[in-house]
Amino acid sequence: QWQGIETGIGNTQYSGQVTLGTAQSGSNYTLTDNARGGHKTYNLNHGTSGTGSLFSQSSDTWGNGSPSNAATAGADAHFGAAETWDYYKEVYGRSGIRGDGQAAYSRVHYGNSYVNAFWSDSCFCMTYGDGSGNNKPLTSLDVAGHEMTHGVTSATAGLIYSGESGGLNEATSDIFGTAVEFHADNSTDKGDYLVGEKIDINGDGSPLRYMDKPSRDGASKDYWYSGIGNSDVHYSSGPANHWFYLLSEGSGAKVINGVSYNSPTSDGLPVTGIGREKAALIWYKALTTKFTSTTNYAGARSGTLAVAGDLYGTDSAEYKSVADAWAGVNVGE
Ligand code: ASN
Ligand code: ZN
Repeated sequence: QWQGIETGIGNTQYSGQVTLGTAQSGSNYTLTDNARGGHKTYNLNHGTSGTGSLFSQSSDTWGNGSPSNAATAGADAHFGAAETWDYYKEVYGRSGIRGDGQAAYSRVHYGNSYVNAFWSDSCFCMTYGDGSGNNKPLTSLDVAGHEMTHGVTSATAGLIYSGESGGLNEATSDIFGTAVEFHADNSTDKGDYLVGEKIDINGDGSPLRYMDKPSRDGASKDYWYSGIGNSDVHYSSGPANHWFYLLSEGSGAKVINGVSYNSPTSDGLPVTGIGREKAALIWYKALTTKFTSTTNYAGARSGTLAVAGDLYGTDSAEYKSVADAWAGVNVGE
């Protein structure tokens, strides 16, 4: 039921003070974003099934920046859903995860000390744990973009979540999670090529993953090799994440928004970056028009080259950089 579009204020844990799409219901406000398909955010209050309760309160100011306030995670999740919606809508003209104008919904405070977040196609919903003692709630912007992108992948290429296609599925989520974070242009959570740097999942301040040199996490692969499909999908994603970094920013050392990167290539040859927007557009078009459920690394190479040829021509600098970046992660002809 349509309840109008209100603009609330969120005091988030990770993104500072933000505006939130809310709706009025009687004398209360709810986390219902009618400007973005009616996306709702629910409080599971430590449950693990159903929707718990829709965030509802008499004030339209949500959370206080601290995880001890239950609405803080609600504000972060609601903001992450809005920024993910806006990214796909503004950059690709895609309305919602399935492109049908329909919102998903978010659930926060899942279970107890749950150190993960996940997308589910069956509920068409997004769920966040609170983290445990030595890490934090999972509700950061790049995690929101990562997880909801699993829904986009599922609705498009349908990359099977194992083997090389599984690594490409995971990389797609890291690529667009990163792109969402940059596109949000939030002064508290600036864009970076790190995944999950805000949630301190390792308890030592390090991010979950690095795109410039994926092996910095101690497990991800920098370069493709025969048999990489036997690795966990969060590690076989490495070469595609690395390809995206190389194509966006080029090889070698660079500082972006105060973060230092140093991206090597497997062949020792340089790659010239074409910028993040073009790199993401090439991946998006490949995902939505070239990839299938069984696309592997060789198929990702040919699909992205085909897209770059269509967009920029096969004699273009962009086409050459796409090829060079694949060569740089050991994916050849
Ligand atoms: N957070 C994890 C991910 O999106 C959940 C999972 O294991 N699929 O990769
Ligand atoms: Zn994932």
